[in-house]
Amino acid sequence: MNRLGLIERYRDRLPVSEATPIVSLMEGSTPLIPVPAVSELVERETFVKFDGANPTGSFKDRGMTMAVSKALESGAKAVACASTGNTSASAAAYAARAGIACIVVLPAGKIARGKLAQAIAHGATIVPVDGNFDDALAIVLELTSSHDVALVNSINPYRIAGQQTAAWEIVDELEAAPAVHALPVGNAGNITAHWKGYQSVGEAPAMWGFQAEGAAPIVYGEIVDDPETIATAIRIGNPASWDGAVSARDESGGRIEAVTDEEILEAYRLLAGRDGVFCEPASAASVAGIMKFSADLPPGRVVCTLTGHGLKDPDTAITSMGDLDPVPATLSAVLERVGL
Ligand code: AN7
Repeated sequence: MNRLGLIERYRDRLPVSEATPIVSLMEGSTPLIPVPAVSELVERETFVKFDGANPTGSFKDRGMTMAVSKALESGAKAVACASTGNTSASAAAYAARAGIACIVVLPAGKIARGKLAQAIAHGATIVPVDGNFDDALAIVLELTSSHDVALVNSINPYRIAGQQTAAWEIVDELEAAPAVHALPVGNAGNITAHWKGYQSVGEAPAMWGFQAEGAAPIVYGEIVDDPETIATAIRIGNPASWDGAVSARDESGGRIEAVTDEEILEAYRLLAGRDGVFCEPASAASVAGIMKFSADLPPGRVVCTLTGHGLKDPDTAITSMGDLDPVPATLSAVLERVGL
């Protein structure tokens, strides 16, 4: 059996020991997929790191295998997180696997349905609150500091340690870093982790981060009180790893910019419709960003992280791409609809 979970694959570089009970769902080692349609548009050889191929369908599994393993090592009986959806799905799955409880606090009505289904299926205790992600995180920070429950948001350093592995996998596969690595930015843990990962192996791609225009605190340099975007995963107004993102940008000679919901949806449709890769809207912000700023791309390869699978958010796919009005159940009506 060749397949290893990421802790086993990179055990020598991660803060684990023989005493750490490894909780793994065989995460990591996700495909780096060439995307010809995007490459042609931006005039650079472009790949997507499809982290939607992780076991719960998002990059969060990279950090969660570490965070839950370390929580178990420390004797925790429960974990908790605030989430825009994917963290809760991942935490719920790894907690189920570890045999411990999982509490998730979510902004009510703003979680894509696939993610909510996962948290329910894995048996998490789910608490929707009438507030946004930032409100939920403040509650969970207080809850975990006053109770015997381990925090598994990306403020937990083991989450960042695990998420570095994406950068290592890319360097292993391309035998060098790309010139530019682009990714969506919400709470900013992932851009922080990638930069740390690249630096630890002596690589320094320009880190390009993209926020949704209605939720772009790092771009504007101030907290956004009422973040709003179709990309609910990154609907965050006060990122926990704000400083990490700014360091990644400045130390790498990169940039953090805003993309509109329309630009996100255009990249989302292009990826699915032309390159055959279905990601969730937040993930498409990375590709929207390199399309928007393609004139500034340096020579060399580009890698965009696709952080979550398109199936996470079926409603956005159907409402933004579908034409599902029924026709009469006759061949002639079907032929007319398909234009034959
Ligand atoms: C698909 O699940 O914050 O900048 O609570 O689900 O590291 O926060 C999700 C974030 C990008 C942003 N793409 O990553 C959560 C949560 C997808 C995401 C991000 C998220 P960070």
